[in-house]
Amino acid sequence: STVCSEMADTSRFEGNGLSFKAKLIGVEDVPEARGDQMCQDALIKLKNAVRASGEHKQKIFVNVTLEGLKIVDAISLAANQNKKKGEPKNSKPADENEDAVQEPNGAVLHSHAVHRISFISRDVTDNRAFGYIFGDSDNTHKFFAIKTAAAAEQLVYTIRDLFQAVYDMKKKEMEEAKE
Ligand code: I3P
Repeated sequence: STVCSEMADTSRFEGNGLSFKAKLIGVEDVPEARGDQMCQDALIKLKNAVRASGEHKQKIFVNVTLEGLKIVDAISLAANQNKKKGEPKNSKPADENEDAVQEPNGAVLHSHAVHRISFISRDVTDNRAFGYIFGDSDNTHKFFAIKTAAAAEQLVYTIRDLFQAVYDMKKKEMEEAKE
């Protein structure tokens, strides 16, 4: 039917889904469930806080599946990579080595179901940054600011595709229930 041919492809979100290398800029309570300016302000505030602290941002993977988004801790596998190449590339510790192979180590720091994500916002000042708003069960809203290793739009478009896929699945379920 036409409905089926228009449906988004869900297969890439099944199983382990897709993982994007990134860093967590920070998390901030926001008053509303949506708003571009509010998100931009929160992003700038969080970036300034990172700069002021002088700390490195936490390395993560953003995992995208039909369940939603998971922020997964990243572990450095520099030792393994160096072993393969025969000699260490540099003497930095593994988690300071930008060339280190990063892999999700399984520690899920945050898990956000699709239906609780109310807004996604790109950073107009930085093509490698974006954020989204997660609505908690107690009616609070949290803004998660993320710096991606590659262009943020890849992840932003993937999340939008996921939302479309989940919406299509729900719609199909409801239509089938009516029959
Ligand atoms: C940045 C610097 C930051 C790093 C940032 C780099 O390079 O190394 O420390 O952030 O990574 O771009 P530069 O000094 O040349 O501007 P973290 O320490 O938080 O990892 P990013 O681009 O992934 O934010």
